[in-house]
Amino acid sequence: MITFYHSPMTRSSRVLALIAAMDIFDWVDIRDVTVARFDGTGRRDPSNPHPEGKVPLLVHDGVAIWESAAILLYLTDLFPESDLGVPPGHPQRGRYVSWLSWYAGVMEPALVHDAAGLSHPFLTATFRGPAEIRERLSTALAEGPWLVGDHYTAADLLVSSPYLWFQDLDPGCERIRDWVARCAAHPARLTAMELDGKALAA
Ligand SMILES: N[C@@H](CCC(=O)N[C@@H](CS)C(=O)NCC(=O)O)C(=O)O
Repeated sequence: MITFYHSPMTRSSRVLALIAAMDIFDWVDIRDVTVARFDGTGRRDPSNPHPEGKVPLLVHDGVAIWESAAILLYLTDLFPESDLGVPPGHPQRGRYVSWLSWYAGVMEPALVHDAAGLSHPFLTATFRGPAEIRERLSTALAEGPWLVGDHYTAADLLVSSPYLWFQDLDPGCERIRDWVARCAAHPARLTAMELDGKALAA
């Protein structure tokens, strides 16, 4: 039994998009919960078992999996036939888990620091900044249209997400802009947005 705690139009929408891309709706019980949002709306939902009251959260047979990158990795490992991940033993596995971890440990912190106007040698030394992120992505995408191998994976879904969420976040070059456009056009993202739109309207 897999339960996914979700709140529309939040970071958990990325997990919803993965569930759509993998077409595993029959396997996952999706529970919409409220969260305290940055704009002051919403509130912590007592029915959400996330220890910090956040989304996304996955619970599989009683065991909680939290953090977007961990959840994407977990689901793509659990449903390898969906081909949205890279299984252990595959030559590209290391690249796949590295992009997911790089997103969580480097890219998102660096972008949040930048958006908050924070600058400090400790932060720069540890996470670098938007220019280095652009350079890293541009170099990776020079090798092919997707971050890992020859097709869209959960790594593309996660790493492209800030550019899809913050429309004014500049990808910096055509190569990244084109990749973001390819990720934006993925049918699963459009499905997730439609589901989220309906949930918010209800
Ligand atoms: N690093 C976490 C961040 C999760 C997160 O901050 N989610 C926000 C929604 S976008 C949330 O649940 N906020 C509610 C709160 O801070 O109480 C992840 O990617 O899973």
